[in-house]
Amino acid sequence: MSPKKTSPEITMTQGAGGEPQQRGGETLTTNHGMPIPDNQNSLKSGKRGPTLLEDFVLREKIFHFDHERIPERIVHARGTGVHGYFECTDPIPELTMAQPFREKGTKVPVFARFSTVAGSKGSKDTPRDVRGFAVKFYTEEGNWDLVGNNIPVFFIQDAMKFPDLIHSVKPEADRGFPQAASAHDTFWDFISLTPESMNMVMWVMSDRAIPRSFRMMDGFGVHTFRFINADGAAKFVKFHWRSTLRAQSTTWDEAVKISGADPDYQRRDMFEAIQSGDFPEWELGVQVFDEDWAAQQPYDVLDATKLIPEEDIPLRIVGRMVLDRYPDNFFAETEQVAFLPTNVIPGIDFSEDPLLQGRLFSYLDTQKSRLGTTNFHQIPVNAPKCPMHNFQRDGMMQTHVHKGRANYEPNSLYKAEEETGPRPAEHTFTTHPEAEAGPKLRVRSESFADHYSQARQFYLSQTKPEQDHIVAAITFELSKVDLEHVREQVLAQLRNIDEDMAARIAKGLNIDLPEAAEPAREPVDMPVSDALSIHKTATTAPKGRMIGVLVTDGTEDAQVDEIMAAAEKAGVTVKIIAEARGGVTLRSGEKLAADGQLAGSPSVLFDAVAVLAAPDAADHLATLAPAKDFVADAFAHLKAMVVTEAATKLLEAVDIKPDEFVFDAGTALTAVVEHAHERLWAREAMVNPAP
Ligand code: HDE
Repeated sequence: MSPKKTSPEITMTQGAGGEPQQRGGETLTTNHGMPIPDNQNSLKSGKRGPTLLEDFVLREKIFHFDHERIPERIVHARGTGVHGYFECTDPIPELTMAQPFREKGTKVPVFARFSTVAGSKGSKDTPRDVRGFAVKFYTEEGNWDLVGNNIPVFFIQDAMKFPDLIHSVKPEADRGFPQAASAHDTFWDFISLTPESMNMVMWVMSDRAIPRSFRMMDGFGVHTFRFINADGAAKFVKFHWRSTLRAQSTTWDEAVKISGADPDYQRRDMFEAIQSGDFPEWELGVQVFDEDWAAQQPYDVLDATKLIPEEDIPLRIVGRMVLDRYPDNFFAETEQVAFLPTNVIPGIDFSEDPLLQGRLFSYLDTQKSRLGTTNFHQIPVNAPKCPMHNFQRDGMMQTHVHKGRANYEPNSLYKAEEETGPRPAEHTFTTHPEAEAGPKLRVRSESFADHYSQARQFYLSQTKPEQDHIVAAITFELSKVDLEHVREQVLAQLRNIDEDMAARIAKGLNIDLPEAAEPAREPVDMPVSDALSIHKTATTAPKGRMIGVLVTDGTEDAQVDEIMAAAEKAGVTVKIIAEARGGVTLRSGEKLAADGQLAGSPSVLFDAVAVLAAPDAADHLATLAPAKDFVADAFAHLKAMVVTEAATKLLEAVDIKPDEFVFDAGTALTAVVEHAHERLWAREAMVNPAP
């Protein structure tokens, strides 16, 4: 029997002065604490209205709703944030007095936010784009924000060019599209006229820009910073986050299809991993070097378009970050978190990198515009977890009730008023006394003039499939560029990186190669760096991956159980997929609930797939379009597949000729788990050859 519905008449009577409305055991009140009599009906003149202006309860509710949105971030608008902690595993007090690195075992709470750059807040998770990797450390000596990316270099060398770069990649000014895409005229126009972007262009056109998961990407502080130890001695440092699941990417076709199947793919992945207790983890590595070493390199360490090859300075792992708690409220925490490169702590200082120097202004400024007040540091996610005290006062949304008369310093009133007077800190922030000399000039240093050597080093350090992906990506992007002269300008730049790559792209576009652009400085040959390749540094274990198991009525119980057991042992997640969400009846007669409906759970959402079709169900399955796509895509995306004998009908329906990565469920059932982290690159030449 269905529960009796509340009659509108009864509610109306309440509106005229009934019992206060309850919600989860708490009384609903206005923002000012007055118990609300009726949260369903506005106050009307007569039963059928009109509504009275007097209805302050309605007005407050609508007024608040009308103002719920705040401006989205001008870049990195779309992202997801997670709480966790940093733990020091190898202290380095000789290098820095920074609190997180002073003692082994020190734990510092963190909040990390991962983002795309170009798309707006409501765009998709899987465009080709750089990913933001921002971490706020709530240390005992203040908040330290390491606001980095998943790519260790940047497009430009000087902050002066940032607005132009971003204007060019965002939707075009007149038409308001394309959203979350660099494949359009204005971006490539800017890039082709900005040779310093070439190293970053190689990275962005590589698989780094289509990561499989936020959990499977590395992070980089990008700029050179300074470590300062307790004696005031300074060294340069670069920061690296290394995922313990190792970096992994999707294929481009997969990324495109995921965008449709699940625009929230990466945030959902993060959310589900944390919910299931599979906490994402990264090692924090540092590359530390001094000015003398820096002076000997063929690039300038203050130039953010350059990296320091790990073969030259290996990472020293000093700690790990574990993310273990999803925010309670997306808006309050993830949307309102304000990262500031100016948030540094004693022991960490900036370098003179002109890009970093510009960021030191921009972030503070943008938070005022986004969060509306200079007091944004009082929002819980932004507030330091250590004591804070100063004489900055008032302003919009001030929530501290400062006591006493003295709102200036120095003052001698605190003695009388029992206020806390200024107390010397054990460690204070010290600016490295770099000897600045020379006239004021609007110039770019000569040492920033080589734009191609590291781009070439990156390209040549990739495996053949990775190089193919770069060629295919640039060919794809330039095919979306309508202006012929822009395509030519880009190719003219690319010739300085690698002639063969440029020729392949020209062939893919079916246009002639133009003259090479005149380099500002002749590039030098740099040795191949294996650390630059995802494939060469890939994981050897399937941990953290997800497999999709397609079942039908009559699927053998034992097969499902065996895959489940192997997956659990390997730290792999299993999703059961069936034609209907209600699930199937297994061979034994047991019911098996599905995690997803076949039509809504395409194989692009999984790292590997099993098709455990029962003989009686195979003919029907082979007629279903989503089932055909399920296997056709898994095959085209080079994934491991396990199929029952009956399911070979489905493979035949889409003309798949099984190769060594298509396993027989009768003999190699758990191969789907063992190979979940791998792709059969050799298959790519058959299914999707690059130009
Ligand atoms: Fe940012 N960047 N950026 N950026 N950036 C912002 O600050 C800016 C740069 C990065 O999850 C904005 O709070 C300038 C490099 C991340 O909330 C803004 C320049 C790197 C995030 C801004 C750069 C980054 C931002 C927009 C060139 C990697 C997201 C909203 C001088 C090292 C943080 C905001 C989050 C966000 C300015 C270049 C990383 C406008 C002017 C290089 C991860 O202030």
